[in-house]
Order: sequence, then structure tokens, then C-alpha cells
Amino acid sequence: MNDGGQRRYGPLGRILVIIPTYNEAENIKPIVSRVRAAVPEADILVADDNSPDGTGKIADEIAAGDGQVQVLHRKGKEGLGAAYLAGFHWGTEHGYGVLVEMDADGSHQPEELPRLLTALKGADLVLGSRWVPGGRVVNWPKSREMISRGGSTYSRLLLGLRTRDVTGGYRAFRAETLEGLGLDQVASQGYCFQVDLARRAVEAGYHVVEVPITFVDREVGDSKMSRDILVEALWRVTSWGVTSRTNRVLGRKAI
Ligand SMILES: Nc1nc2c(ncn2[C@@H]2O[C@H](COP(=O)(O)OP(=O)(O)O)[C@@H](O)[C@H]2O)c(=O)[nH]1
Ligand SMILES: [Mg+2]
Repeated sequence: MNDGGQRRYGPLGRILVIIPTYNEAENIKPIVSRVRAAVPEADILVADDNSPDGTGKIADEIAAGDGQVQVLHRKGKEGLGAAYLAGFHWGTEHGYGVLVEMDADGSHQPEELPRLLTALKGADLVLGSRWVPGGRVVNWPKSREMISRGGSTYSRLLLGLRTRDVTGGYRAFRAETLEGLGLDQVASQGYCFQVDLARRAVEAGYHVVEVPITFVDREVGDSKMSRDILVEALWRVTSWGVTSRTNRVLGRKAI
């Protein structure tokens, strides 16, 4: 809980890095190798939505040669949120103490993961942040940066969040934190899933720490960002904002 850092945190426990994939055939091998090299004690779970380009099969081949890599095969494309929820469920069932979110395309550099994990020793949740001092983005088109910065600012203002990067997807959760977020009620499918989890963590009083990261745009493969994902984010964030404000006025607890 957020008590100004007074709380004593227990050991982190085993670490699981969850990598959701949809058509990341060229990226999956390099990202898995980089994670294994950067944090050798961490296990990896690839959550693949039956990618038509065969990402799931390549992941199976990697897993066959490395006992620290597992693959969760899902039946079809159901969005980032659903893939992470399935991964969290798998990870907590298997006794992991830390669940990490990481994209497959190299935007989230595995070499920065040790810094996130160090911060998690004194926090409930660590957000890799592009928008705190020391954080930055490399090679992102200006239009994408505007959408991301705008989305973060809109969400922060509407939801009253103090964290700077609420849409980012490079995060480390303690398993106990995930248990307190009410994940069975999360309906967000696309990238607003990240805003949803951030607001739930703050609402639940968890100690959330931002660590600066350098976000590098993908060099290979295509972004899955779409108009539908943006529209979902806009209406969900707006409706959470309106609901929480109404609840505050009426003196009710939100979520
Ligand atoms: N399993 C799964 N992974 C997804 C889905 N949509 C996106 N991803 C993965 O989520 C990560 C972020 O997506 P990306 O296209 O890089 O988004 P961008 O960086 O915001 O343009 C990548 O690893 C994608 O492969 C999905 O529907 N299912
Ligand atoms: Mg990406």
C-alpha cells in the first residue's frame, strides 16, 4: 500500500516475463534471447493468439530447447488485454512472484529490466516510463508520439492519476498486486488495458513507481495499433472518468 515507503516488501520470488505476440515471427527469437541474456533467472511465457505468420510454432521450437520458455497458445486474436490476463492467470497459478509485461518487437529493451526489478523491491508496481526525466522514445513517428502523449495526458487528467506514463506496456507487477486489482472485472481489450490496470492500482492504494526507459520503435513487423483500439480507449477512459467523478460526488467507492 502507498504509505510513503514505510512498508517492508517481501522478496520478489520467481520472475515471469510475459510476451504477447501476434505476427511477430521475425521478432520472437531475438527478444527471447535478449531477455534470457539480460535476466537469466527469469522465465518467459509467450502468449500467442494463433498468429497466421507462425510465431507460435517458432516459439514452440524455442521452448523445446529451453526449459525456461513456455508458450501459451490462444485460439485467435482477442487483443492485448485478453492475452495478458491469460498470462497473469497462468503465472500466478504457477507460483511466480513477479509478472512482467513486455512487447515482442524490441520497443521494451530487456537490458533495462534489471532496473525495473530493482525498483520493484520497494514497490507494488513498476511502470517503465517514457515521460519522466531520463525516459525517451527513439524512432517513433511524431504522430505516434502525439497519440501516446495525448492519451496519457487525457487519461491522467480525467482519472486524476499522478503517474506520467499510463499507457505504456513495460511493467513489473508483484503477484499480490495483481490479486488486488479485480482482474476478473477487466473488460478492456486493446491498449486501454494498460490505463485500466494503472488506474486500478492507484485506486487500490498501491505504491506505483515509474522508472525511466528508452522506448525504441520496432524495426521489423507491423504495429497492431488500429482505429478500433483508439476508439475503445477513448470511450472507456472517458466513461471511467465520468463514473469515478460521479461516485466521488456521491461519496461511493469506484472501479
Ligand atoms: N497475443 C496478442 N498479442 C498482441 C495483440 N495485439 C498486439 N499484440 C502484441 O502486443 C505487443 C504490442 O503491439 P504493437 O503492435 O507493437 O503495438 P505498438 O507498439 O503500440 O504499435 C506486440 O508484442 C504485439 O505482437 C493481440 O491481439 N494478441
Ligand atoms: Mg510495438
